[in-house]
Amino acid sequence: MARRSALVAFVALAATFPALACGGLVVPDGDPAGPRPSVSGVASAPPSGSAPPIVGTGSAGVPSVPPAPTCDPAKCELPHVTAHACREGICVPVVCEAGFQDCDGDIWNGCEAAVVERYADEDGDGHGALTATTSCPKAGVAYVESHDDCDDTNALVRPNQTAYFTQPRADGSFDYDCSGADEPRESRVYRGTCLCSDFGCSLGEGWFVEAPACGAMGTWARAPGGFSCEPLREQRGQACR
Ligand SMILES: [Ca+2]
Ligand SMILES: [Ca+2]
Ligand SMILES: [Ca+2]
Repeated sequence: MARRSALVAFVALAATFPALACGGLVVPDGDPAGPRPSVSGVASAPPSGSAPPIVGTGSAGVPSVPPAPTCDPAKCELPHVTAHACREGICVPVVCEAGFQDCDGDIWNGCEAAVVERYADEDGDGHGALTATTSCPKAGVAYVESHDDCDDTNALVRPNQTAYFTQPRADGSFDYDCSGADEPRESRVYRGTCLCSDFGCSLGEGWFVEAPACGAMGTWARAPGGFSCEPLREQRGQACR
């Protein structure tokens, strides 16, 4: 009686869970991976016959280099240009007509600038360089009529400079006023002269022995003041211009 009851119970259970009858693994109905997210943002397939073009005819898997774009000769008639080059399909002037040059970098107006001589004042001291230039004007550089700056890279060097300097210019000279010579500030030599009165003594100042060269150090005899004729000795550099 007990064996019959157990058999009836198993048949009922198998009817409820069929998988148990195949080894005990329960597999729910539907996709075992569960619900999947919807796909969005994917481009639709191109219509038939509209596949991307294939450039070149190289062998399979090795794309060939596309040919360089050419220039339309009719569009290379640039102003004041006698020869041009074609770069990436654009006409670029390489030879300008005599008397003209390309200064603005705009290829479409060709060699637009007339060649003129002008004096650049690159150091901004108000005096132009000794020699004229015909190159394209530089941004930020003034061009002036004067051309008397003997060093247009140094604003301290200019005509009518009134100061003296103990350091030489880049070329080694001390001609800061563009006079063509190095003029020392002090050439006096100490002679030992001393004049005294009821108000004090006046000593004739100067270099001991001889004046040093421009930029060189020397011993200077300085008036002590009062009623003394004994000079004060001090080391000085000879300044020039
Ligand atoms: Ca200058
Ligand atoms: Ca100068
Ligand atoms: Ca000078």
